[in-house]
Amino acid sequence: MKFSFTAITAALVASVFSSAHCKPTPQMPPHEALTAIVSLSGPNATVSGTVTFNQADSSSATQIFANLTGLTEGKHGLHIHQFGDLSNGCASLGPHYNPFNHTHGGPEGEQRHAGDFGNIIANADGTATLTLTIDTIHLSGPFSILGRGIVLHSGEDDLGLGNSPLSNTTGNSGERSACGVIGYASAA
Ligand SMILES: *[C@@H]1O[C@H](CO)[C@@H](O)[C@H](O)[C@H]1NC(C)=O
Ligand SMILES: *[C@@H]1O[C@H](CO)[C@@H](O)[C@H](O)[C@H]1NC(C)=O
Ligand SMILES: *[C@@H]1O[C@H](CO)[C@@H](O)[C@H](O)[C@H]1NC(C)=O
Ligand SMILES: *[C@@H]1O[C@H](CO)[C@@H](O)[C@H](O)[C@H]1NC(C)=O
Ligand SMILES: [Cu+2]
Repeated sequence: MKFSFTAITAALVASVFSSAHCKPTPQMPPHEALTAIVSLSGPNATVSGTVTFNQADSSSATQIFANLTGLTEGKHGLHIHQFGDLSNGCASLGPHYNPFNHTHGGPEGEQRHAGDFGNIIANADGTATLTLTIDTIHLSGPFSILGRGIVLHSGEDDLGLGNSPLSNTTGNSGERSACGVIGYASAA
């Protein structure tokens, strides 16, 4: 009796340990609609605005809406960067957020970083909006973008198709004109 109790306990302990060691890849925790926002500012003091993110549930693509002012007319690269660290301004946001070690691309590129939004195009009056729906942007789970950075660049993103040695990492889109850290927003 005592022996079999011990044997059962040992078997249970073993099964708990082995399942703990063979955990499947974590699934996205299910969630209701989530909303996130980032306000962009400096070092180019003329640039300001917001980027908002809406994900209806954990299995939906995320809708992105950028609304900026104070830009020079034309195309500007816009990306999610790896860190949410503004201690050294936009520089400490680090490189592009790239959880799958891809090369840089446009929003529809075969190879692209998770937060490659391509270009936002400013009118002559400096205003610019961009609407995108992207299924690699998550607002929860291991690949959540909450707490990461957004950078607006001074120049055009070549979408990884240029000849510059920077094409495959940054799209050669120039200086960091404005940036911010993505945080939770109150649901609209
Ligand atoms: C964009 O932002 C400006 C303020 O800078 C605001 O007046 C305008 O309504 C916004 N546009 C949209 C579509 O939200
Ligand atoms: C990422 O990909 C590059 C090639 O594009 C490769 O040289 C590098 O070793 C990879 N890094 C990791 C951590 O897989
Ligand atoms: C900052 O904005 C001004 C006015 O739009 C522009 O002339 C200048 O080139 C910008 N600089 C950078 C680094 O984006
Ligand atoms: C970018 O990478 C692709 C393949 O990943 C390569 O064909 C291309 O030559 C690279 N571009 C540059 C400018 O290095
Ligand atoms: Cu960038």
